[in-house]
Amino acid sequence: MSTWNDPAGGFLAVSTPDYLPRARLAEIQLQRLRSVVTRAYERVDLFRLRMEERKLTPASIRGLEDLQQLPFTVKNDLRDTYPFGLFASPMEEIVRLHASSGTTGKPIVVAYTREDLQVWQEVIVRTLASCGVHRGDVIQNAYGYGLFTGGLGLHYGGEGLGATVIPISGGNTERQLMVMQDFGVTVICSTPSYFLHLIEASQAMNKPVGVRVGVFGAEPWSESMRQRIQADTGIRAFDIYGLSEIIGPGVGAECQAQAGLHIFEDHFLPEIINPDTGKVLPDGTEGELVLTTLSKQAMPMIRYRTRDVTTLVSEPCSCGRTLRRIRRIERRSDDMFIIRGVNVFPSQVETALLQVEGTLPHYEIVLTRDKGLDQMDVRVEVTPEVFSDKMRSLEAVHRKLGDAIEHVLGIRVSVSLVEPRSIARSEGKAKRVVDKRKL
Ligand code: DLL
Repeated sequence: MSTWNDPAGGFLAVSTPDYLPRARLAEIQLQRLRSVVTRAYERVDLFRLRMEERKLTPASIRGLEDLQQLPFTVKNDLRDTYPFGLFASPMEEIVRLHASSGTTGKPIVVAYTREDLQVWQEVIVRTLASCGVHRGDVIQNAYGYGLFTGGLGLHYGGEGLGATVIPISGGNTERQLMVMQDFGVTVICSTPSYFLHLIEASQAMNKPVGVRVGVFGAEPWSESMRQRIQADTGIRAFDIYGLSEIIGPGVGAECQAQAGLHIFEDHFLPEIINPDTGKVLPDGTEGELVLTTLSKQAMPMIRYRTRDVTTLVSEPCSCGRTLRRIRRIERRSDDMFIIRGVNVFPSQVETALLQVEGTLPHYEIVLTRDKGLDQMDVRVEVTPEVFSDKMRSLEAVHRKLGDAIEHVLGIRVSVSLVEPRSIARSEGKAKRVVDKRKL
């Protein structure tokens, strides 16, 4: 990383692998792929057994296209081998553990060697640089510190870049706003839903959110939400992507073009598959993102099925990076629910809500079952102005929301307007769907 610094001591993004010619990148990828497959085969029972079933050995990987012969890895593999079964390094070489609990079942545990932490720091430095963060910036890191990868991941990357990092973690909104003003914060890192909460509190306390850049990720958010955030606060809001199983944050990030997230392909090899058949789809087609780690030592992942739905974009980007991009991830193949035979993603509801003036993008979807029939109620907060206004405007907003959702989903669902601040705020990832049908 030291070679990326310019003589004046700053970070020189153009000297990173972000700008490598594609042919050179492919050479690095193949060399790393062969080495990671060998490591997984030799050190992890599950990978070796699955390869043997298919009569494959590490020598079967002759070109990058041979990746397609390898078996997938899924989240349940991590659960089944809980806690340490997929580790490829002895415990003496593992210097950090993180865990992610997800919404159901046992947590999954992920491990890092010292070299893995260096790679992680490197990709976060590149992430932040891509979002326009630099030395001299003061970063308020409101991602949760602890087992979650967001806090410590962004932390060391921010320090690696040479910026000033405030490790405030999530929560305690009043203190967040005080620090933001008093410490001259220029960059905020948090989930987009928590940032909305900060904006709202800052308006109530009459303390403007005076930052320049927002580095948002860890949960789906829509383009309309970005527009709303940028218009309300004057900051530039960037999307960053990652998952614990692969490294944490730092898998991909938007650049100044804000037109998709560049994947750090020298460390993570992306594929898009049809989630039903497992077949690899060409660039430009929507499907499930599958990632292979190219340099992870403690826990290599071969063809990990992320369940995140996106499209790989191979057209050149105006920023000059040669790395392919993914479109913003608005949904997971497993957060879909079916109501009256219609497939629904929470992001579709969010898009509809953001089309209507007078609502705040705080919402939750409640699913219930009444006499065997599924019911969906979208609970939406309205702005204090609308709420304190005459009944007429409430009714108008109510009708517009019903229409907007019907337009997007094709079915009429119930909408409840609720008082400002009555839906629980999250300090981390927002929970949008409350499914009471199984209770
Ligand atoms: O959320 C890592 C992270 C931390 C990413 C901070 C960005 C910023 P997990 O807790 O393992 O890791 O959750 C990973 O979150 O598979 C996606 O479904 C979702 N996700 C992460 N980033 C985005 C994003 C971290 N930018 C899971 N847009 C992933 C949409 C995202 N979904």
